[in-house]
Amino acid sequence: MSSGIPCLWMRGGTSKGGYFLASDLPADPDTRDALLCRIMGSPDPRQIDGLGGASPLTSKVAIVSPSAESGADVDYLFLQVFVDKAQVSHAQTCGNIIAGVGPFAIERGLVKAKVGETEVQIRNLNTAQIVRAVVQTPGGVVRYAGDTPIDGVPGTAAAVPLYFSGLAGSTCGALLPAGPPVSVIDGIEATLIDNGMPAVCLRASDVGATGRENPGELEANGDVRARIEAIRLAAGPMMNLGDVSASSVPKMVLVSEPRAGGLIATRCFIPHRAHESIGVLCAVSVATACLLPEGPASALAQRPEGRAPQVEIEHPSGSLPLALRLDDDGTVVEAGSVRTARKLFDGVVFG
Ligand code: NQM
Repeated sequence: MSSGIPCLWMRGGTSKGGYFLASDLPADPDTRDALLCRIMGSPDPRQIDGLGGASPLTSKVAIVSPSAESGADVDYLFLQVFVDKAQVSHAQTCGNIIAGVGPFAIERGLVKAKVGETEVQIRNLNTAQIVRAVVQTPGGVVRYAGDTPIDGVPGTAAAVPLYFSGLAGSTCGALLPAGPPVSVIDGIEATLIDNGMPAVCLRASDVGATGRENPGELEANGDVRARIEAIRLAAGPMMNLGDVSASSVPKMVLVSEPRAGGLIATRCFIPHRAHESIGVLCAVSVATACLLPEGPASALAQRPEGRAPQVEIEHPSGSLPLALRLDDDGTVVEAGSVRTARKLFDGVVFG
């Protein structure tokens, strides 16, 4: 029996997963992915034989290593371990799991903590962006406890501010890979956008939803799901993503008018399960769609004034705040998001 693989289990934002040093995992991607499936217990809707939590939001992996890139402290590869398929994908990143990467890098000695707070520059290998994370390190030790709440997570924890830039076209090669801000697919207007996460924004009412449903109600609505999936399959090639039938992107976002003072209200499919809240980078893509001159999100948004607006993206568990910075054209060029992370378990896992 193997002596196990060092692993730190952590909540990052509203997601949860295993954080590994790249040097502790097999170098061959196929061998590594088979091991990660065994660790999570995939394929199995319950993931009963592994550590995964039977949801895409709790079946995630961060692989971290020292970075050779100037200006970056560590490299971060995000892997989505599918729950009910023996499949591991690097086609997307995750702005929630990133919240744990800075603390993990400090815990494992890849970054030396300062006294007070420590900035960690993270190169995201999925998208080639640099993300800046600020980790609270009083006395040179990571502090997880704090008084910052985030919607979708009970209680409070130490804030981990994250700053994202250089997002446009991170996966699709262009902010608007289809060209215009509005495409019509199956007779429905959609904005196909990638400002950190490939996303398709549709009016909830155009696919037979209200945009007020909870995730369970949405997942139970076979008609809505079928219409959304047909649009997603058509959008994939238009977004330079090719055949997306087995891919976790693009995410599908039903938008409706905000009801709690936010920029827009959202219900996301990621892409087949309905999100309990919204992904960070998906929220940035949606916020960017809201600021376009036209499109479903733009038409419904309560648009902010100024070049550095603070906006809230409403979702089923509350809202996700973003601090945006816009360029002269009004495009989002930087987004800040406060997340939290919690160290849950540090030990060895058996594959
Ligand atoms: O969009 C879920 C999450 C995510 C992704 C998903 C994310 C992001 O909430 O940045 O964080 O869309 O698969 O963790």
